[in-house]
Amino acid sequence: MKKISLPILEVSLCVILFVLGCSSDDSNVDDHNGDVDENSDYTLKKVPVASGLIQPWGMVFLNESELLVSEKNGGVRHVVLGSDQNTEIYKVDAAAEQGQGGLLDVALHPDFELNGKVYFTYTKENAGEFTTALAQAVFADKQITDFRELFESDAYTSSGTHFGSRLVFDEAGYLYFSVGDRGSRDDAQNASNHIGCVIRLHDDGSVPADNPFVNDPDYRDEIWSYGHRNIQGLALHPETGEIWSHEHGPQGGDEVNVLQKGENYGWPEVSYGEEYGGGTIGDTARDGFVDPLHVWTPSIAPCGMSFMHGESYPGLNNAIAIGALAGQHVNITLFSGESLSREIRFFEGEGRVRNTAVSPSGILYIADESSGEIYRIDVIVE
Ligand SMILES: [Ca+2]
Repeated sequence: MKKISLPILEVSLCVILFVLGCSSDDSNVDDHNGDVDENSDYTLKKVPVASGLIQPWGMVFLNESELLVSEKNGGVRHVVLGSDQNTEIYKVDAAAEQGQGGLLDVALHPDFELNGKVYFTYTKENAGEFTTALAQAVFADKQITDFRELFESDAYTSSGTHFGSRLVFDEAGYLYFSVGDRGSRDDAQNASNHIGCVIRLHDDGSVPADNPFVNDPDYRDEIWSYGHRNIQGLALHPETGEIWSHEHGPQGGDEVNVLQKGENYGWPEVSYGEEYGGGTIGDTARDGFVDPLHVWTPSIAPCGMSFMHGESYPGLNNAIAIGALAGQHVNITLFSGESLSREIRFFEGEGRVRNTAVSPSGILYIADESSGEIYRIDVIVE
């Protein structure tokens, strides 16, 4: 346990406003651009509220001041923000820390207040191969108990890359989680396996009867959407109830998507990215494949995604707040419907931001995996 260093770090940066449409060569993407609000300039500052975390990956609010944080090494921490209370309360022994894999995301059941159920995604090993799995446990009295695997995807490969994974519930209580392409990208186009897909399940791990492929003997019943490269952001839109995602492109071509039942998101047949070192990958758009809402080229390597809500950040209600690993910033992107209206980058070059989370009252927090710290994001009123 480490004490929080106070006073507040003087790390405030001015907002950098990107007028999109000037920065992209993809006409198909520029079509999504909208108006830019030029009256949005204000300054944000990072306030450290927890430290001593080891590669924090997932984080979820228990209430306005307490978090559960998953660490890549399998640790589950109970963190009281702004205090020195930062306790490892559980170790997920089933999580295999391998390459990009380990303990990944954490989420609360929609009826958590009643049943205490929490969910985890993690990398699982079997005979030298690895896949992404889902587990359920119970959190009560600052303890995790009853940890049990609910579902194991069949995305086993020997690769240590592209496990996903994020986990979110929709308004109806269905659970969605992502499985990356596992370094076997052509399999992302094959829905007879779980490679490169989003899985939709009931809270007990069973398959909903209205999943898109339950009547198709060739496709896996658990799949909701496929053709994804590596989704590390999933979030429930607070107004529309849609599940939004983002995914890593290879060299360029990171995407924001809205997940639709049974749809194919293209990878690697359709992509705005290119091969590492150069060379096109398929087409940028094609009939039968869903076009992304937004594309980042060059890649920012997005990780974690939360919808902003409330009045704490003027002009940013319903924006998505995303961490950038390679991009090393906090990316706040606002859409008007499904049209991009603006993108703001904060804290550029200040560390690999692994995750974002918005508190029940609407305050944004970020987890920096480089420093093992969580920061609250405050507005400086000028
Ligand atoms: Ca795509």
